[in-house]
Amino acid sequence: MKHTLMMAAVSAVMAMGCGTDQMEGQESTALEPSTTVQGLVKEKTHCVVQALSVKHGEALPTGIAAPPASCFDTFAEAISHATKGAVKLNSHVTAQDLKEMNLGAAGIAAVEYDFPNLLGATLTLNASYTCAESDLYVASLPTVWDNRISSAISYDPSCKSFNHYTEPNFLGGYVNCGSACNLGPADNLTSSIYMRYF
Ligand SMILES: [Ca+2]
Repeated sequence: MKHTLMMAAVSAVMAMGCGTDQMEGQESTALEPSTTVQGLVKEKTHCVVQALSVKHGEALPTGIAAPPASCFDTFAEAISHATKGAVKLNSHVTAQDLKEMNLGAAGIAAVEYDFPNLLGATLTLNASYTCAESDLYVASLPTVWDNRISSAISYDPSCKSFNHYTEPNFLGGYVNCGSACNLGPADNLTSSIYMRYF
């Protein structure tokens, strides 16, 4: 929540065309979905987290602590980190471009976005397996990404389910995001994610 407020404040300052930070901390609900994150240099806004895996049919573990997130200034840096340098993106790449790049094969299961329509800050889900091999999960999102996801896209077509739960450890309500979605009723509520082969 703190992060979102900061972005609102910076956006407001940029819109005013002044460089002061007197808007810092002022609450705003006027964020447009298209609000750019470019120019936000105070906080690294593109994060990568490792999704864990569980064999098909095995029970999900409980009580898993939130994994650490590695965060970067740009999406390209995050993707480079997530793919161990195998995928280099230019700064104009879009979610659709990524869809055509077979990112799943490069170890990227999905990308979560702060805003609807695959816009804004990102959380990339790294995975060592595909859903065809093992189900994937993040049992508890890193604090900076808890209750923040507004849209998401899967890059692993072998995941038939892409469930976003409103509580950690796959509790509460959930939305199956399919191949891509806006979270809609679960907007800014996701606390755990489960990508399943079935
Ligand atoms: Ca959001």
